Amino acid sequence: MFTRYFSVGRKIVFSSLLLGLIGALLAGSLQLMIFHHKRAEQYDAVINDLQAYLNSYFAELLTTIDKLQPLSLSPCASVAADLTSRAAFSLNVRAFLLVENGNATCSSATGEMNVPIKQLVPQVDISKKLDIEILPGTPMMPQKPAFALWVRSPLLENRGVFTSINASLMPWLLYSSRQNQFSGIALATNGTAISTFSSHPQPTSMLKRTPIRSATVHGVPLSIYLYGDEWTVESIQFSLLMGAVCGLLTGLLCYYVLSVRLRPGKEITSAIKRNQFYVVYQPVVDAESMQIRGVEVLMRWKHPTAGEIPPDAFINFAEAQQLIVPLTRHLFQLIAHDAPVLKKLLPPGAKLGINIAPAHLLAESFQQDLKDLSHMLPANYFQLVLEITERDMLSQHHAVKLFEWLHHEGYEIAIDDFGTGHSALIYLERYAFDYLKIDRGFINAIGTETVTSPVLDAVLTLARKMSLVTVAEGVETQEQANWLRDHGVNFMQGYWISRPLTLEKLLEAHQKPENYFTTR
Ligand code: G
Ligand code: G
Ligand code: MN
Repeated sequence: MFTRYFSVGRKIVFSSLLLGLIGALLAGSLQLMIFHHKRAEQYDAVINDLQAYLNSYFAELLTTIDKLQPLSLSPCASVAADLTSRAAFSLNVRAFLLVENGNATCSSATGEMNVPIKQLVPQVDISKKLDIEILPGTPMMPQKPAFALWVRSPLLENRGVFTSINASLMPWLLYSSRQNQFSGIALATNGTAISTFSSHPQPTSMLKRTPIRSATVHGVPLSIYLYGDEWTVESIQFSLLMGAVCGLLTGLLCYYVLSVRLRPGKEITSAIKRNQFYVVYQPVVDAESMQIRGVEVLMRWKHPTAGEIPPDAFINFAEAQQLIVPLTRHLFQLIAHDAPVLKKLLPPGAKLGINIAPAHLLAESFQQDLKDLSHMLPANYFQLVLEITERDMLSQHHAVKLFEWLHHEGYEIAIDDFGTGHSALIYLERYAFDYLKIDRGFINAIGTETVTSPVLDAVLTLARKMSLVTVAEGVETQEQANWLRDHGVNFMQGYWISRPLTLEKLLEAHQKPENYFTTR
């Protein structure tokens, strides 16, 4: 689980980017949907208004025309005035023509006449009950498009009323078309359309675009088309901006939350607070008597989800996060807490081997931390042994002074995992160590590779010559123990003697003296 912490920064950045992107997409598309919905509502409102307007316009006109139908029974001269005033009071009507047997006989504009309607408006089909056509112009207004509306009399045979209507798309239409950013409006019938795109009627097929809304007028075969964009550049731009801003905010927020809440090392600090660390003690026995002479203190982490995390992992991690000092202080607290019980289990002068990380050795607080530990322990009972590995050994000057101070204060120093580091021998000469803890790799080799284990033999001889006390680590078999004893090792530690034990287990072992590391 720890490898992930080393790329935690990158992970946070990645997650923030991802969330930011999702935020941007969500906000952007939401904004776009809102725009789209609003526009759709506007379009609906406009097409409905147009339809309602034209419905009522034509309904009124058809009512007027119905009233005009009987006028064709009377001579034009007697009805012309009535016809003219009707035309004047009908909005947008240019002229009403009374038609009899296919001939226009009377006009609201010009009075009596006799012209075949086919000649006037060839497009209009007077065999139909009702027909409407779009004309480019009428005789009196040749440049202004008009609707030609034919309504056959429902009662009188071969008679009807022809109406020409201004088709200049009433100012209202133009107004709404400008107001609302629609691209246009068209009214179409029988394949011809007038639209806001052109001042002349066009074939419907020339209105290239497809309308976004359409409707038909009640009572007349007239279609209304509304043109516009589903999406406008502005709404897309605004949505993009909105997305970018929201995405940025989401990303930043995410980064902030993740880096504050999951800041590397928080695990260690919170594990200290939640008391997830505990210690185990591995007995160290005298090689001759097999009597317990001390313990090595080893830290454990019981993680609520990851389970037991080995110290190799979290010690390195804590060092990398600059948390080794608080962690070791916590360890000291745990030891101090156990000390009264340890005192009962261990003989006076028992050695407490404590592993010290190089980073802690270098820390300014190191000496004070040690003093604090000493004060917390029962006075003059335990002998503290600081176990230091060869790797990352301190600068010579600092180390010599520190070691002097440690010895002066009564601490002892062990070189841990001896033989695994580099330049091990030079350290032996340079620094005043009290113990040499021989790495379990050498002990393993006993009885397997060679019968004699010459390297180990040489190390032990060297240690004796330098008056160093030796501790063999990782003793797993009786054969190894015998060999070590025969070769003058002072202390032994390992599974064959005892695994690292919790305080309770150590207590249990003590209460069954036949198992208490002395009978082997
Ligand atoms: O028993 P174990 O697997 O715990 O030991 C693994 C390694 O972790 C050993 O090399 C030991 O030195 C180291 N270790 C265990 N406890 C501590 C501790 O409290 N502090 C430091 N610095 N190292 C420890
Ligand atoms: O600090 P140091 O590296 O000495 O820590 C001792 C480590 O060795 C601990 O992880 C401890 O659990 C482990 N250990 C102790 N005794 C034995 C043993 O007999 N065999 C093996 N393989 N490991 C051991
Ligand atoms: Mn150790």
